[in-house]
Amino acid sequence: MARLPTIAVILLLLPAVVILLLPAAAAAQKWVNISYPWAFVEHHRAAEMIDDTTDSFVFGTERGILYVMERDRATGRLQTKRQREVWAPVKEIRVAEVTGDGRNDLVVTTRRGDLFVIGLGNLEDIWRTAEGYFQSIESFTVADVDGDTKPEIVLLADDHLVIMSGEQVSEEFRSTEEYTAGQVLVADVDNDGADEIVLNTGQVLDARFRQLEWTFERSFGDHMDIFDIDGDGNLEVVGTTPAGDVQIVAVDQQAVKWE
Ligand SMILES: [Ca+2]
Ligand SMILES: [Ca+2]
Ligand SMILES: [Ca+2]
Ligand SMILES: [Ca+2]
Repeated sequence: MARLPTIAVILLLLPAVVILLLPAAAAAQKWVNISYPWAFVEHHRAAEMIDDTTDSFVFGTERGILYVMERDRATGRLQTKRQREVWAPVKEIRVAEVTGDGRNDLVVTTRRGDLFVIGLGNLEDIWRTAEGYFQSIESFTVADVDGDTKPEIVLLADDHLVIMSGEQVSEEFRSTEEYTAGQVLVADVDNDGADEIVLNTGQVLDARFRQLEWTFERSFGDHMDIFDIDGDGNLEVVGTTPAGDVQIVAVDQQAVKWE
């Protein structure tokens, strides 16, 4: 018989207990124990280290919030330094110099097709595309594709290759061809002194004139990297085959080097 009043008391007290726990939960969000944020950042498209010398990184959430986290070297704990809303789920983040002032900026895309260039210091907009400018942005990279020493943002957006000025909202190029690639990189992959735009679906375009230079017989991989894997001075495109095997493509030889 004594049990019922006990349950009643617990039920009555429950809201008070929840209220008491709320501040603790909020505080816990500010202090996240991750000893090695680099591992976390490495595997998230919506996370990037801010630079190599300080223990800080930025990440975006499905709820549309950007967080700049910094690691206290004494305690090893991560603390939220700054945060802001981007009002849609964050898709991809890149820390790169895009505005031409020599200082790193934050480039952010959302699942709603928004493109933001944000100041790292205050997390305020430097510029952003108007709502609905793009329906979707699959991925992007940052590179000087026209050789004027100023960076551009190279996007796979609305199934086209689009090049935006890094300095302001200004579209410099949109392909007439449709591309369904999920990843774009810019590098001199055939070692002729001029950069190429490489799509993971296998297309290699001249970066400056955007003509198709070569199409690989299949995909470079769902995820690809470009680096000189064998140290011969030429870059290779490194990815995975649909079967999951590592595949190394030498674009200068237009051949698979290793798979
Ligand atoms: Ca900048
Ligand atoms: Ca440029
Ligand atoms: Ca080249
Ligand atoms: Ca090589």
